[in-house]
Amino acid sequence: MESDRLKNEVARRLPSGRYQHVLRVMETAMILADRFGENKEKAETAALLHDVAKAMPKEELKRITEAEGDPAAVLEFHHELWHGPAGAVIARDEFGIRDPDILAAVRFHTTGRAGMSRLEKIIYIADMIEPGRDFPGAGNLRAEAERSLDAALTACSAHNLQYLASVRAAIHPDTLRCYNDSLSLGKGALNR
Ligand code: DGI
Ligand code: FE
Ligand code: FE
Repeated sequence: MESDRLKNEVARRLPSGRYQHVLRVMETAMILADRFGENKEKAETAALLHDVAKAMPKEELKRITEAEGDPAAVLEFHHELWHGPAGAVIARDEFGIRDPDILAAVRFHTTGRAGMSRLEKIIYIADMIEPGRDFPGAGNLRAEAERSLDAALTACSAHNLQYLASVRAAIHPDTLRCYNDSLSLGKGALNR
């Protein structure tokens, strides 16, 4: 789907504030793609679609996720986690996205996972550091993303874990695996 049409279709599904967030994630993801050698069109498409299911009713997200078999058992966790996997189904079935890397970037953008691709890391990080994010520590995450994708992944993941534990939220296994796996990445060459 051509970029303008994709934007219109996404805008139609989201409240305007959320759509503005999506556009900022897109800008940020394209900067990271440039910086770390990822295809910019893939980053644009994945970013535009990452929150495509965010405004859907819980019941609908649950229905879509159940129909796919819910292999990661996201339904056992807070409903905030449901829009990633459901969004990937919408991207595939309603936007005709076939690229498995783009679909994974949408699917895992909230939890992350072990063994993320470069595109998955870019979307996960861009979602946290887009210019509208103003939580304490956001500046540090942006600074990490200036130099290394893997260092930024560890920093973003650690920030999420700390936040989740501070509000006593249950942590999904993929959220934890993302963090552990990012530590081992940091031992090798930068920006792999
Ligand atoms: O959709 P966004 O608001 O742009 O951001 P997001 O999809 O990254 O995160 C949505 C929420 O999901 C955020 O408040 C943090 C939460 N979250 C991420 N990982 C976990 C989690 N919540 C629980 N309970 N467990 C997790 O592992
Ligand atoms: Fe999201
Ligand atoms: Fe988002």
